[in-house]
This record gives sequence, C-alpha cells and structure tokens, in this order.
Amino acid sequence: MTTVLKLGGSVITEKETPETVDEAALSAASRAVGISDEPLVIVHGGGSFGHHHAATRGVDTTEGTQDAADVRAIHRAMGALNERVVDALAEAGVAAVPMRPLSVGHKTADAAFVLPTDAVEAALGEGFVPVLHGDVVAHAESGASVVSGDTLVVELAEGLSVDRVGLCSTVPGVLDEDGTVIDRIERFDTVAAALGDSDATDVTGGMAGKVRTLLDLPVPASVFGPEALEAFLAGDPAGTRILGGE
Ligand code: IP8
Repeated sequence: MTTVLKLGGSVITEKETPETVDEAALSAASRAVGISDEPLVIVHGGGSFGHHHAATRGVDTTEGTQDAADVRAIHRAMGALNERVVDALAEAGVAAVPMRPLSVGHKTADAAFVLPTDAVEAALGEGFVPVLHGDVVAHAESGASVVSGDTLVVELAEGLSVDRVGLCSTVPGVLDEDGTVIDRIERFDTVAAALGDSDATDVTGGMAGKVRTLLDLPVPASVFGPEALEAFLAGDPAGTRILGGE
C-alpha cells in the first residue's frame, strides 16, 4: 500500500520561534515512520522556517514576488528544514531522500500547480522514501509564489499510484465546535461552520483549507495528530477520515 504522508510544519517545528525544529516531535515522528516498511512519500510543511520568511517578505500562495532574493530566502529556509527532516528519518532507518519542488514544479498564470512526478515514482520504485516540502515556485505572470505541502500532496496523490493520504497535524483530527474529533467528512458544507483559521503565522491557510484540499483527492485521506501516526501507518483508524472524490 503506497501512502503519501504529510508531516505538518507545526508538528515538526516550534511554530512561534523562527527556524526552530521541535527535535522531540521530529524524532518521535521519524521513529513512527521507521516502523513502517510500506512504500511512502513524505511531504513536510513550512512551520517556522518557510512561513516565517514568506510572511516577512509578503509572499504567499497568491501573492508572488519578482525578487530573486525572496525566492532564495524562502527556498533556503525550506532546504534547511528538509535536511533536518531527512536526517531524522535516516537516523530512524528510513531510506529518505530529498526531492525539492522549486527545481521541477511551477504554477501557470491561473495559479494551477504543475508537478511532474516521474522522478518521485522512479525513486519510490527503487525503494527510496522521497521527502518533499512546501516551497516557493515560479508562477507565470506573478514571479514566484508559495506552494503549500497540501497542494503537493494532492499532485502526488493524483500523479502517482497512491492508495491513501495522511496529514499529521498538531490536532487529533478535524474538530467540531465542541472540540470533538469528527470521524468522517464527505462534504465541506457539513463542516464549514466548525472550521476556523490557524492561529500562528500560516500563509497557506488553516484546517478549512486542508479539508477542502483533501476532499478533492481521488483516494481516502486522514487527518490525525502525532500520537496516531504509528496507528495510521499500520492501517488502523486515526483521527478524521476524509472521503471526497473517491
Ligand atoms: O506549511 C508552506 O507549506 P505548508 C511552505 O505545507 C512555505 O503550507 C514555503 C511557506
């Protein structure tokens, strides 16, 4: 069973302190991933690395920049985080290899993100675990703008032969107004009222955006907290299951 797993930036970094990894959380997540021997593609978010630089420079998923220094700063920060994630996974025995979106992905003038997945597929086929990340990419007529890890997850789920998607977030699932985990979501309008915005700097949107994105997937998705990562990878129930366009 091939899985695309996103490790949220808020899970693996100290989101309020620029460029700070949450070492304990990253090694715990890496150990959980290390237990699984199924084919896996990992995507991680920006946390206090990418989001900090993107926000400082006024760049987000729609607002691009023509300044190459902005692109370098955001991409460099994401590279630093990617290296830490790959190293932590390697330490846990995972055959992790970095694969970076700026070099291969782009956005069209109508903001559609295009990601050729051949190289990821080839790496998977050789038993590697590709580790991608939210990034800044060339955006036709807008310079360069942010692509979120969630968007990468969608492109990977559509471009590769994938069976399921998991989003490991800081919350134990998608929560309703009372803070209870919603077991299953099939339509956005049934949960719209319950979903608010992320409270730390996050230029790509909070849980509402994630749910909308996951509803577009051709395969089942789950949103769960770090404590359920091992269960998710083992195929056990974890957090909220999102069944949109299956
Ligand atoms: O944290 C955003 O990725 P996300 C990456 O998955 C950058 O939304 C560069 C801010």
